[in-house]
Amino acid sequence: MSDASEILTTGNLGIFHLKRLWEKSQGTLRGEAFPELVAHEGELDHLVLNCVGLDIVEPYQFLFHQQPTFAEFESWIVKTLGAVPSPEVVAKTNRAVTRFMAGNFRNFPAAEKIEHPVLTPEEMKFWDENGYVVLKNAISREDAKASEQVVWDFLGLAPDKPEAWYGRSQIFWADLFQHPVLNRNRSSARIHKAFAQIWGAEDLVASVDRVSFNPPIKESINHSGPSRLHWDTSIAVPLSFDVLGILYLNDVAENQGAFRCIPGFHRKIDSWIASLPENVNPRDVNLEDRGVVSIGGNAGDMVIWRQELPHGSGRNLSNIPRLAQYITMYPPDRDINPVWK
Ligand SMILES: O=C(O)CCC(=O)C(=O)O
Repeated sequence: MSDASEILTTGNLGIFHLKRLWEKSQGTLRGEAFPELVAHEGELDHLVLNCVGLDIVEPYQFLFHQQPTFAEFESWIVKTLGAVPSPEVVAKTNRAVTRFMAGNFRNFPAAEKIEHPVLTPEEMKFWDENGYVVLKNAISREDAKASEQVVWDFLGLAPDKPEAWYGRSQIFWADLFQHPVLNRNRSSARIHKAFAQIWGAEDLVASVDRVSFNPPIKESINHSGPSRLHWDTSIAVPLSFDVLGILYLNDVAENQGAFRCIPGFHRKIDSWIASLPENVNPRDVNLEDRGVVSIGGNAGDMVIWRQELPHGSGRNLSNIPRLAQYITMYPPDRDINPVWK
């Protein structure tokens, strides 16, 4: 079988596309080529894993390093999640896959009426103008503190032992994806509502992403991760509507490596790109003088931003690390830019 119906082949968990995903990984190790069965199949891989509650890093590490059988892969999923995916999760995932296969991608933001909004009309106006918004108390301070502790524990570090902050093999990011406290943040109703308002749609999938630890700069070594202003998305014009989010797990002052972006850039990115000489790659242009802002916040606040905004982490000039979790939510039928640039 090598047509799109392969995507519908299931194993014990009854989840579409998982078998195909496993097959692709093991075939790739044998040097086989796998042409896409549906357009943007890489996005479908991502979507299925997120729907189930997984990131993409850990499953691929397992698939490529352990070379499991499909049954072993499914068992690993159950073990990693701590439970068999519920019938609701299976149904939601399979619905999303079916829709993706049909190629019915929509333009967003849509115009569904969102009941019980959490962003005020003023905040939505700010969002429209600036392309970012701070969702205050996205999670409670207690939940943020508990999440912060989870990250400290995972890293084996402590707030009162700064000398140990710099011995990590991984700078800035921390590959911590699965934890009940972090999962609870991903299923926060308040966060879901904010994303629903922004997308104009209720049916969203939560990303499963990592966390970060941005320590104060020491001896001019930059541990501040992706601090150069950049885009995570294709900047082929016209850009698709998409959003990202960062949840602060501790109080973050503006000089404490806070998230930075250029407000309003979503309204001019097309004309800005068009104004560049043909031989200039927009990603190579230094945008530091374009009105960058550093966005501080309290533990539990979340910054949500449009992907068109050049953004990056700040260099931490304070003496307290910044700890954060990345969460975004997206409709399974969001439009995908067909060209990567
Ligand atoms: O952590 C931050 O403040 C920014 C992260 C970032 O630039 C990214 O995820 O692309």
